[in-house]
Amino acid sequence: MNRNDAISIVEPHLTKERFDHTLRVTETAISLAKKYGESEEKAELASIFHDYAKYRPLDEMKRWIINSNLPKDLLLYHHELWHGPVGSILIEREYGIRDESIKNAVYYHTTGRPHMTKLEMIVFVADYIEPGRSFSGLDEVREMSQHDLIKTAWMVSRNTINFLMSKQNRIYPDTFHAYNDLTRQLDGGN
Ligand code: DGI
Ligand code: FE
Ligand code: FE
Repeated sequence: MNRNDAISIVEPHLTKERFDHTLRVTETAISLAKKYGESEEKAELASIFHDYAKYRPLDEMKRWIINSNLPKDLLLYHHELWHGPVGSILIEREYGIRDESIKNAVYYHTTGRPHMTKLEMIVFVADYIEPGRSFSGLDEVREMSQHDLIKTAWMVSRNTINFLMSKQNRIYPDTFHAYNDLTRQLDGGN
């Protein structure tokens, strides 16, 4: 699927703000793919679709989780966590995107997971650092994204967990597992 087809599919499913965010994530991910030697086409497609399911009705997302092989524990956590996993299913069923590497980059873009691929880290990071975002501590993360993808993904994971803990939110296990795995990699794999 080419860029224009993907964009025209996704646009009607998103608000104007979310669509503009998606375009900025896409440009950011393509530039990270260039820098870190990942396929620019995959980074582009995964980014265009990463928030595809963001505005699906909650009861529809719930049905997908119950009736597919997605982990049921998602239902015990905030519904913000559902659009990645559900999106990865919908893009295959509705548009025939079967490439597991792209589906996984969509699936894990919110939480991360252990042993993230380069493509998964690129979408995870691009979603966080795209130029429209203004989280505190973001300058440091953007600067690191020019040097070290793993360290950058680690910072995104750490900042997200800090933010969620400061709000007394529950944290999904994949979110913690991503942080632990990235920390282990920074420690030299031990
Ligand atoms: O869809 P976006 O807004 O572009 O960004 P996103 O998919 O990365 O994140 C959606 C929200 O999910 C964001 O506010 C952070 C939050 N989040 C990430 N990990 C967890 C989480 N929320 C909870 N409750 N638990 C998590 O583990
Ligand atoms: Fe998202
Ligand atoms: Fe996003």
